[in-house]
Amino acid sequence: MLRYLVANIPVMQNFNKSRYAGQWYAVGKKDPDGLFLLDNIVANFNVDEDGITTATARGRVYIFKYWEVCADMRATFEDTSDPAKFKMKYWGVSALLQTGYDDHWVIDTDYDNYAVHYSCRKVHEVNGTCADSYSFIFSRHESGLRLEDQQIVSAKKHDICLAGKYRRVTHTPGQCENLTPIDSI
Ligand code: AZE
Repeated sequence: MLRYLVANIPVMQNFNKSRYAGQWYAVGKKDPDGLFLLDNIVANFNVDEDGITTATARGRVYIFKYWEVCADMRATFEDTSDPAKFKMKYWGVSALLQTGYDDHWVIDTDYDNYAVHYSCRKVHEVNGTCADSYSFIFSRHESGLRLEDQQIVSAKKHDICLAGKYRRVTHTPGQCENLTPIDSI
C-alpha cells in the first residue's frame, strides 16, 4: 500500500469525538504554505447534545507582516463517512484574520494525553500526494508530551510522511493575552 497517497493515510480507528472534546495545547506544528499561527496555540473542542462539533482556537500570529496579534478563531465541523475525518469551516472573530474550509483528520490520540492532527489543503492531481499540508501535535498538558507518548507520536509523524518537518510550539503565559485585542475590527 502506498502510504504517501493522501487517500491512504491511516487515521484513528473508532474515533470518539466526545472523548476528544476539551482543551488541547499545540506542542508541535508543521506549517502550510502562507500565513499561519506562530505559537501559544490552544484549541478547545466542544460536542453538543446533537453531536455537533465546534471549536475555538487562539494563537499568536503576524498579520500584514508586522502586526502581532492574538488570533481568536472559531470553527464548525462537518462529519464525514469516516469518524476520524472532518471538514472544518473556520473564521476569525476579527475579519482581519483568516477564513477557510479545511480537512481536519485525527491520525491518533489516547484522548487523555496526546493527539496527532493532519490536514491536507491541496492534493497533487497527478500523483495523489499532498501538495500543501499542516499538522498539529496536541497535548492535554501545557508542558508538552509525556516521555511515553513521544515515541508513539514520532512513529505517527512517519506514517503521514512529515517526520522532520515539525517545529516546537512554545507557550509563554500572557504572551498572547496581553496583546491588543483586534476582535472589534
Ligand atoms: C485548529 C483546530 C481548532 C479550530 C481551528 C483550528 C485552526 C486554526 C487556523 C487559524 C489560522 C489563523 C490565521 C490568522 C491570521 C486546527 C487549531 C480554527 C488554521 C493564519
